[in-house]
Amino acid sequence: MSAPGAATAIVEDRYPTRLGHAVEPIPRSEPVVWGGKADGPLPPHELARFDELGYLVRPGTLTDDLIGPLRGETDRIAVGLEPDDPRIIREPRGSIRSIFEPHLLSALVAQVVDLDTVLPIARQLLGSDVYIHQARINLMPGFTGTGFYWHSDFETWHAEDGMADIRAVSCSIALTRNYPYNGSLMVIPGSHHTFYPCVGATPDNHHGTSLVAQQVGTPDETTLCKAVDHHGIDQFTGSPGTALWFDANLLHGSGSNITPLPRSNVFLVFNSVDNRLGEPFAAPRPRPRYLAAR
Ligand code: 6CS
Ligand code: FE
Repeated sequence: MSAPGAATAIVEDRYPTRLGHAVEPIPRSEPVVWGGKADGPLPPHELARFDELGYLVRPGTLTDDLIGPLRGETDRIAVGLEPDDPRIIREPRGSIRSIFEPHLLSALVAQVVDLDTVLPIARQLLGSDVYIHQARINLMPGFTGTGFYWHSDFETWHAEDGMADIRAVSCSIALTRNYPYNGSLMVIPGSHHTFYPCVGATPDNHHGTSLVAQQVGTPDETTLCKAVDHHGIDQFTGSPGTALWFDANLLHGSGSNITPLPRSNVFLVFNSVDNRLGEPFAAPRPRPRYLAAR
């Protein structure tokens, strides 16, 4: 037994998930917006909107001079990597679905992180300095693109990466136009105020399959019915260069893309430096650094 006051690394788990039985939804205990008006470029009404809905759409985040070159960046990055580099995630038919750590592989993507339309917003929303928890370029081809089933990113980052608090934000910047019909992201506005525990243990090496089709860490259908009855669904549409900022705990997903119109985006996840990762809360071992920086 350790003496009183001894340093024991027991971190309270306020968000139990991936157990063998269902757990009732848990009200979120952290704020959504941590910074104020004086802490960055977002005006109070945008901060209030993000707080309420869990997302914010910001057109003009990228200028045209960056959008064109960024569209070709995945191919350029892939040329410099071994074909079986684990940072490249492929569709079953071989086309690239995601490339992870693009900000460390491409000076152009690193430049995006540092833009005045990006970094100061992350700092303002999280009310602290921030670091990149995960970054990727996502590609969804026309005709054959497949989506992601409903999930909260925080649920995965908590269970598999040891992220204790909901104090991270994602910035997904469109490189192509998002229509309602080409597999664009759907969100359940307001769902970020509740943590929805998911049933089922994390398989070993879950990321080997979850990044193509996530099956563990998704809420059950009854839970999703209730959430959508209550909150509805919003869909992200917008021109290239538009950013969708969304809370780490917002439920979201996407359908498949049978249109000829491909989609791609740069996806950056910022975490507060006050919310660094610990041991996974519900997985056998931590995921690799290219999925969850430490
Ligand atoms: O694994 C991740 O970090 C992200 N990818 C998926 C498919 N679900 C959770 C999270 O969005
Ligand atoms: Fe996600």
